[in-house]
Amino acid sequence: MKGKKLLLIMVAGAALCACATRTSQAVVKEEPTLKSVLGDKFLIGVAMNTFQSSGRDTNGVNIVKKHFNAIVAENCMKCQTIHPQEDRYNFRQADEFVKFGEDNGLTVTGHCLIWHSQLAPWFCVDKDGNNVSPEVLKQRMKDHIMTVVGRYKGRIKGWDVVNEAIMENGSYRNSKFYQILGEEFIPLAFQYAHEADPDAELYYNDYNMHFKGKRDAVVKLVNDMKARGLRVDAVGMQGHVGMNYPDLADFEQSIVAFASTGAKVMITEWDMSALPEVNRTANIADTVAFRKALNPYPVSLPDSVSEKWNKRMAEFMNLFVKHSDVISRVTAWGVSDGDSWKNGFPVRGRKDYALLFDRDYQPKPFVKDLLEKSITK
Ligand code: 9MR
Repeated sequence: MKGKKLLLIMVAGAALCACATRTSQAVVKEEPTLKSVLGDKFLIGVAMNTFQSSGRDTNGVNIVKKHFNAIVAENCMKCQTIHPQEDRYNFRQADEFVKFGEDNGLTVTGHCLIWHSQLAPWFCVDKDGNNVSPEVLKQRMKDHIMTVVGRYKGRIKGWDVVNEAIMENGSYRNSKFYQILGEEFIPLAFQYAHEADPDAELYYNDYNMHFKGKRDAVVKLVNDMKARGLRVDAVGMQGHVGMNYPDLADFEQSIVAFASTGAKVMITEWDMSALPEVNRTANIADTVAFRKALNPYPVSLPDSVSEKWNKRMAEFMNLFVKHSDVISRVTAWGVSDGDSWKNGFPVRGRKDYALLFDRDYQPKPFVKDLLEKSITK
């Protein structure tokens, strides 16, 4: 009898223990992160500067590791940095960046192969500064792309092959590439990139993609390249947006239009300036007032502006989620506000608040909402 009682007590105890463990497992939920909340919708990425990819900015690195599952190099793979002279490449920072991605299991994007800006000065001209012939430029593009893409073959998921080649009205940018090779420089770049790494995804990337002229021209460009059998995996909409532009409806129309080509859409450089657009025709006689107008929030962002900024960022995020069947990646153009190029453009030295994390590395309210909502779901 005594033995039976003891057995009963032991069984009940074990059951209680099991129950308690289950309860505590249910309560101790993992802290939500951007990648845990959005990971089933699209990759959530971030541009890294070299202070971060070298590990020196430990606060920034912690955010990258915790919240993001994809990275892109903000600057270190651009032509002027990686290939400063015809016979000299500089891979140190790019190697470090790619290794950071691998070490942390992140999807790595290369940015960017052919771009009129930050182009090494030698690339399109001869010793006397005259444009090189089409044959020479083709060979230089091929060498550059084969060398850079080839070096990271199998380690980089995809490349921004051509950046910013189309204007808002749909015409081609009058870059040296266009002057020397005409429209053909774009398909050629895609062809070389594919030869260099047949498994790499290839993207066309541009800003102000909500303009109808640019939208139509990019759709045509992608359709034409695909019809020629070239690989185009995605259209990158940079997404440098502002408080008053673009209309979400225009932006959405472009997402749908680009997806109609069969390519995916990526939001590749997302940020939103919280500052008013610069009106250089303002009353510059009053220098102090003008300076204040250019840099209106040098200490912190007023609550009313912050609320508007967060609401609009949430609207964009909702739009991306709505189209997550065609959007394969959303990437913020920098980790925290202090890192953003917007602090230097279009006016040097002003203080902007453009990114998902503030200068103290804290998530902005719309990010917090996103994370908290996932707990109450
Ligand atoms: O954020 C980048 C900034 O640090 C550089 O000074 C600038 C010039 O290389 O480029 C910025 O990034 C650009 C990106 O490479 C292409 N799209 C526009 C981005 C903002 O200018």
